[in-house]
Amino acid sequence: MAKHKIALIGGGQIGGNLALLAAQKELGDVVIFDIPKAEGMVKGKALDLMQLRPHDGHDVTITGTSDYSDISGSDVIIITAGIPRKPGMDREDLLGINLGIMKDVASNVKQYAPDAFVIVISNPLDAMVYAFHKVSGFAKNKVVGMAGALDSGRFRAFIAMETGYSVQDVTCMVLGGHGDTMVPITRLATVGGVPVTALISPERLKEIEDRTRVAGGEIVKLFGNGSAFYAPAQSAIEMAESYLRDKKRVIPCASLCEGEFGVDGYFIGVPSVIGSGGVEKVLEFTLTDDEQAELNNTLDAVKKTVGETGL
Ligand code: A3D
Repeated sequence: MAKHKIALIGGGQIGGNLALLAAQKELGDVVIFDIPKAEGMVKGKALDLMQLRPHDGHDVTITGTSDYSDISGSDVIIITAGIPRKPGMDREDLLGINLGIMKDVASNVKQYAPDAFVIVISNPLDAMVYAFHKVSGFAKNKVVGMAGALDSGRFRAFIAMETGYSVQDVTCMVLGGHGDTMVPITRLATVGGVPVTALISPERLKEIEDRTRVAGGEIVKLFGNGSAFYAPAQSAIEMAESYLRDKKRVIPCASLCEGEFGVDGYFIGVPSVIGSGGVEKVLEFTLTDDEQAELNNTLDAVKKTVGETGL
């Protein structure tokens, strides 16, 4: 079978870790694209990763480039191009700069990799994935935003830390936009099938939900410059792997809703089936009145940011 090809648009903190994880999982050959100013940096990262291969024996090729034609024929594109947050900034503060970058990226991806499955990570996520979709004209199943996977992973991590039980057995989902209005569905969170509500007091659960909502900001404050990159990279790689290996994993992702959960025409975090058809399906279920009210609230926040793109 021919090797898959994965192109990373943006080779910074997340991009470098995406390259490492994609190579270690042997998902395919990896091309790291960045702007000419950063060409040496991505070529250097690629060469370093080529020299890591002998240690765990993954037979894939990693290259760095600032020439868009090198992404031709990519099966998966993962976009982190843009600037990350600094302390005191919220994700929306990035809109002006990152929107211009996303428009440029979308037209080049359309030209050079029109058949790729595209995972957007750049912030503000819900607006950036919307912008990519609008500018590229890609089919809705071929464009998705990575956020819910990370936000749910953070919720899982905090529940595992609280209970001391294996993170492997914690399942939960966070829906909605990738901002402070995101909606952890605590009612459905379990540890090995046991509802978390039977294991953790309501007061502590509320604190864990609140920490999940601002988990990205907690890391931004600690770094002082830049935002999280290990867990965001791993979350996107899970999505890419599910597509390339047709695993049909059910992952909360920013998918284009057309009526699901009462959302129409916006990308928002919903449980999505990812297989060889891309986003094959959104799995809808009945929310409680409170959960639906929270989802409506997060939708308002997404609509506001998307409105600011003027697209
Ligand atoms: P960083 O390390 O700065 O990497 C961004 C890279 O994009 C840099 O190497 C830039 O040179 C490059 N770049 C800038 N303009 C262009 C362009 N026009 N074309 C191609 N590449 C370009 O940032 P990072 O990797 O830490 O974060 C990347 C993005 O992901 C930021 O917008 C973050 O806010 C966002 N992010 C999202 C999440 C989500 O969960 C959605 C989590 C963490 C970070």
